Amino acid sequence: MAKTDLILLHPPTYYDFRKRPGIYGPISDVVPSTPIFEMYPIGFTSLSEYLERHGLKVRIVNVAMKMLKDRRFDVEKFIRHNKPIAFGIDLHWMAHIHGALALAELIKKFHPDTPVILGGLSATYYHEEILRQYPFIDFVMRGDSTEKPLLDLLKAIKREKEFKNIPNLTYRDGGNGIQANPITYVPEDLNDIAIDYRHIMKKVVRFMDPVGYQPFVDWYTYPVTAVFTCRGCTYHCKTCGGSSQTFRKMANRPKPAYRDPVLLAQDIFNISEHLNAPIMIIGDIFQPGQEYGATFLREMKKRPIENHIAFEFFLPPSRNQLERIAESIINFNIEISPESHDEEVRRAFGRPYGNEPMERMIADAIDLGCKRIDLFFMIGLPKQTYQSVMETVDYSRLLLERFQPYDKLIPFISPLAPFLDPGSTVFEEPEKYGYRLFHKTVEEHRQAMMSPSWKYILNYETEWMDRHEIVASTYESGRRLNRLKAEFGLIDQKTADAVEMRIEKALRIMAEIDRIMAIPDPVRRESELDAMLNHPLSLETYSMSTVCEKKELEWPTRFIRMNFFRIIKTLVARRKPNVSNPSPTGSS
Ligand code: B12
Ligand code: SF4
Repeated sequence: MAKTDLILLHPPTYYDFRKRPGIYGPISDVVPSTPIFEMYPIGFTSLSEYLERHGLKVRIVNVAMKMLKDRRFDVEKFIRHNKPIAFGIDLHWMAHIHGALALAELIKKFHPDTPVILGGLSATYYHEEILRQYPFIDFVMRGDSTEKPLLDLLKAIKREKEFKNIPNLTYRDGGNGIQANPITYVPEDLNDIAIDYRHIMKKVVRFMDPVGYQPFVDWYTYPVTAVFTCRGCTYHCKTCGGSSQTFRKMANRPKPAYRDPVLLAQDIFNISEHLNAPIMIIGDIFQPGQEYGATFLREMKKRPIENHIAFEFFLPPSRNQLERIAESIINFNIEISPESHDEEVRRAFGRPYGNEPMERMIADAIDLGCKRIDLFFMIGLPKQTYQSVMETVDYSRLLLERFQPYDKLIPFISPLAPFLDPGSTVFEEPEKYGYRLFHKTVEEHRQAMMSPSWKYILNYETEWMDRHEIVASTYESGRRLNRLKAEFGLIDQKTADAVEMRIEKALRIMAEIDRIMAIPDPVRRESELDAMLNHPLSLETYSMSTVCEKKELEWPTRFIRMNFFRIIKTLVARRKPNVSNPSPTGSS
């Protein structure tokens, strides 16, 4: 087999989590991942497909997943035995800073001449600082769309070693200087790339590595997938590192790039042929305008499919929009993030709608047969106090009472954690928005990830809640919401009791960590922390599904989740990728 050109590695958040896991708290309770954030960026899929289509050999290895699944998985040995032309590591989410740097350092230890490339939103934000501080990283590929520039870079690495004309690239110039080429590769649409799960299936077989390609721990029992409408956003939520302003400043993106709605529908059909599981549409289909949503729904109506489709809305959709969805999709579900019940807090965060339109949307959606509605509330917002967080739970009760016969309205609450997003408006001017930042630099964030609990990892507190109150209000609101869900029959009593018990345990251990952290003698402090945290089950016991069960997030899935016949057919067939211009054809 020809030498692999690129191995893309997804790191764990904290590299040493198997030796001494901290108490990460409910930071991942409302996403499918564990607190190790083992989900790799969906862009790995489009990078791999694009590079292979252009003749390169690419492998994805979810190192975080391998470490989680097998406590004895030897990362050093794995890296030592694999020597591609280059390694790529994602630093998309800042939470991976410790793991990403640790992997890069290991690569250089075993393969000093193999280039290490970092990419993703956080790497984009910190590109110069990363190259200045960490000699084991050679390149940062910036921007939200790196398929083509990465192809250029890999070709340059293989041939002329001339980097000055590669768009979006930051690199060392051979002396001590760092060159940041301008971000000029900013595609206006997403029609030349493909998030193609058929491509991934082929790779799993080629490398015989189902774990290396697995997106999150329970994926093979709950194979939920996502399709993307866009990169970028038209909204400007104040703490979001993916807002319109952040994308403009950081990724030179003046407006979002959308995927053609016909290609988007085809992405869904491709998944549906192989998997009988839910599909999440990332990005509001009405964000690009009415016509986009209408075209997409017209396409969907042509081929009715039974998979549950989850729609994410940035604004409550009108009755008319919901009617169009209901007549096109058999099983439709809704996700919306009001963030707080308090309209003032919501407005300060950047969401421009009141409770009345949201409640009207809930009533309409139920009336039109929506299978499930998830409401996401958040803790750590501008103007939000401890009391306000508790009132969000009270508001959830009002909603559950009002829509009582419908037992599929599900509220969730979780903290803005572990980090306020780098590059977000609040991160850039914390004082102006009532925030205090504890960690700003890359190294400060890396160090923070080694802290014993998420209270010390948090990189911010607000004028309205200090770190202690953010933590306390998270567990207390989680406890109250859990009881509410049991009372209204959204979860069974056994699940509620298990969550309640985990919250109790987490609170006790958090208090114990606070006591140890106050010990002035650093040697004694460290040895007490070691004794407490060095327990093989502490990750599962204190940081997973603390304020709600992962199962609560799951949309219905058919009993047989995979269409094995179709999957085998796909594995042997040569298929064109679902892009507007499918040539040149590659090996998959
Ligand atoms: C969809 C989404 C998700 C999905 C994940 C889908 C996925 N697997 O990628 C879900 C809902 C699961 C999710 C979870 C989380 N998310 Co999120 N998410 C988003 C959202 C809305 C869109 C992301 C997006 O558009 N990606 C498309 C493009 C930009 O990325 P991409 O295609 O994956 O990758 C391209 C580039 O980034 C780059 N690239 C990426 N990696 C690499 C590596 C190399 C080597 C190279 C060269 C290039 C490269 O090239 C790729 C292809 O061109 C953004 C907000 C926004 N508007 O951007 C937030 C956002 C990215 N998420 C964010 C956060 C904080 C999280 C969580 C940590 C939240 C939490 N506490 O649970 C978790 C982490 C989960 C995990 N990793 O396990 C922050 C990140 C801020 C930061 N800088 O750290 C953002 C910016 C905003 C927000 N607060 O939600 N998220
Ligand atoms: S949080 Fe707001 S700004 Fe960020 S991606 Fe969602 S809608 Fe856009």
